[in-house]
Amino acid sequence: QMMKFAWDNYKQYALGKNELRPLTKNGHIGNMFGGLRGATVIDALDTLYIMELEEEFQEAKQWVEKSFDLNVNGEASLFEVNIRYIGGLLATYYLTGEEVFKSKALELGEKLLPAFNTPTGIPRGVINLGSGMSWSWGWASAGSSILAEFGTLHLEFLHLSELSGNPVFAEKASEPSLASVGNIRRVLSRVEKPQGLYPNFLSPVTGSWVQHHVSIGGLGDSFYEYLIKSWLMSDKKDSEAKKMYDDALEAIEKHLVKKSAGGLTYIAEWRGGILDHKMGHLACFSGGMIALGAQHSTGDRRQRHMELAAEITSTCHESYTRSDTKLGPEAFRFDAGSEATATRLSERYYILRPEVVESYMYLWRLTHQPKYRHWGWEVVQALEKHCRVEAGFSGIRDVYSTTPSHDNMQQSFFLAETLKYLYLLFCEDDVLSLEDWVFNTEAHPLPINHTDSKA
Ligand code: DMJ
Repeated sequence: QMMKFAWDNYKQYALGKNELRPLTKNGHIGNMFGGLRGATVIDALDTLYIMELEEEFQEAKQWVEKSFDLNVNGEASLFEVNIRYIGGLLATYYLTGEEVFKSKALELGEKLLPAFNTPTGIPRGVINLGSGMSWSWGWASAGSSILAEFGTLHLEFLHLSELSGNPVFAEKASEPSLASVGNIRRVLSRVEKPQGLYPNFLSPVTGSWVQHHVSIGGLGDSFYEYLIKSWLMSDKKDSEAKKMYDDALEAIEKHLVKKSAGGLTYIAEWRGGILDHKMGHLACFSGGMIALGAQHSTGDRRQRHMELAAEITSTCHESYTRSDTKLGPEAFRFDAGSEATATRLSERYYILRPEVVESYMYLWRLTHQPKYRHWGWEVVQALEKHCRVEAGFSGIRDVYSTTPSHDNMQQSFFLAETLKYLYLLFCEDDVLSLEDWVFNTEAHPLPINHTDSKA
């Protein structure tokens, strides 16, 4: 019902725009997708499909067939186009077998390749989908590329090569190519890592780190996620990815995992050796990731990682229960007497993000402890109470205030991720089984390569 409500309102007021503005009942285009439209359509497709919202799925499919235009000009985020559009199209193709989704994914994939034309092959963050010109984000230190952006292409690009028969996206050992995720992996595995950690900013010109800021939340997050999921998606053959994940997690455990005075486990950020005792909402995906990875460890390590995953997820739950709305802030801190609460006005908002329910879904599937479903239900109730408005769902500006101040934005990832993970939390485990699918970082399911030994 929540999905139907979110979709129906988007369709009524914003179809063809990127996102719905549910208070003003109009559409939002934004500047992340380079002239592409319909981000919510593409992000919603697979969720509508798995929820068996047949009619709504057909509406979305028709829009893709008739109105989804790839001949656009404008500044696009390579990362966002990849995770939302390519991920959404690939997942829908794999679920339905309908060619239109595959051909659009491949066509769009080709348009992203010029971003890799740099001295190291590390792509720049922004690309004009018409001209192919690319550049770095103005806010990124000294023209650098962002770890979570160029490190979050691997899953989709492997499928693009698989489906097109063109090795350029993935690269095969016999055909080394700079424009490939294989090359990104090579650069990253060779570069020296301070204390074994991966900083968030890398120069695409020199291949060296530009600034020593490390975070498992924003700017770093999905790079780690794609290492363990690359290994899983390859049917456990991509041992390089597994080793990089294991080594990175070991460094994170050693240098960033902390316990607060009140006994809450959290993952701090690191700035050139100095810890910032803050966790972003984005970092809350890590409970699910660590639990998923732990399934494939043995003995003490498995137990330690399952405990760590459960503790982090519990801390993220605390960030929700300690607010008046029972929704969590954008960032919470463990300093100056605060424990899992936002201390800055600018960090009190909640924009319908999925990471906390994402971890509940993984922890439920991997432990079947009922508390994860209870916690998920608390989120459903809070969303209904504080985020549902007349024409859709909206983010809120302050999770500590029950007087609503809505931000007038129904993010496309709310339909792609938050509602999908909540649904999966209450389904049988064989709906998109973790044995057969990995979720890209926008919750679009990609099949595990059970039979193919090429990956
Ligand atoms: C999503 O687009 C993806 O989950 C991404 O990895 C991080 N940010 C948003 C959701 O919060």
